Amino acid sequence: MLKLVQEKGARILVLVVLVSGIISEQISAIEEITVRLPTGFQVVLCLVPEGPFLMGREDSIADQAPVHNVELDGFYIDKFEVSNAQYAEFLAATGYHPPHLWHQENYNAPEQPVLDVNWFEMKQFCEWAGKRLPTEAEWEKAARGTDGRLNPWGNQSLKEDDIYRANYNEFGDRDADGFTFSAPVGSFPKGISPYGVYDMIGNAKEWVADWYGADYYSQSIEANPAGPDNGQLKVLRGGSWFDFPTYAYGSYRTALNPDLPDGDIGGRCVISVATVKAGLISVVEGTSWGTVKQEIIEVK
Ligand SMILES: [Ca+2]
Ligand SMILES: [Ca+2]
Repeated sequence: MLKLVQEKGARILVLVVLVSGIISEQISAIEEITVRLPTGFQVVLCLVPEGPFLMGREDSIADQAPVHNVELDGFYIDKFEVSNAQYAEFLAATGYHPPHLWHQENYNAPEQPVLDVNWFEMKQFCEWAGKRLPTEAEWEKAARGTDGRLNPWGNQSLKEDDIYRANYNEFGDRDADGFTFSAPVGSFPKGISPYGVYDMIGNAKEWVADWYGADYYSQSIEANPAGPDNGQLKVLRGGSWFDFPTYAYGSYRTALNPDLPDGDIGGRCVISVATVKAGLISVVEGTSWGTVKQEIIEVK
């Protein structure tokens, strides 16, 4: 059943999609809110409830160990990577310079993720939108849930038989998953996290707030860790459309100078539950199963 919700003054319409059977069971625990950018553009976020989760991985690269228990306050995270459509609102409102890839046709469709942004630009975007960059711990919980699973969907790999769960690079065969470059955000419903978040693996590699510390997991504080106090590099998570599976799984960490953009780097934003409860952001009434993807937006 489709129910059309039209918000006065809103620039897009959000469909509330009630689906049946297996899919409805899968998403029944997912809680979402819809907020507006300052320009009115609506964006959906998924709730990651407060509580503990298992962060890190023992049997991988040293900077991912040890597995340790982390307690986080509740937050909402963008259901999708920041799209070019969203970023265009930011550019128009602020006069910021567009990224270098902005005019390249393989990357600049409205529903593709914004790419080639440095850490400062993504941080500025999130703050303009009334949100903030996720901490590395928030990003990892949103991607892997509470049970230490390897990837958002479980422990299976990116590809199983003919099912692809992310947009990545199958060891040189970039288009095996259907996309040679970046994919429209939300193109891999079989790759969603336990909280309903899309594309945490692959597509755009995502900036998070923290400085990179190779040994930070061995000394991380248990409640709401925010990374080392200072550093040279900012953390990137999730791998990208350009990355081999070696660099695209739930606990993989990498980092880059925050001044440097790259053609496979974008991000997404979060809002603390406390910020929403304090009424500090414009929340559209009601929970919806909306999306910024144009193809499921329908005007009657
Ligand atoms: Ca691909
Ligand atoms: Ca991603």
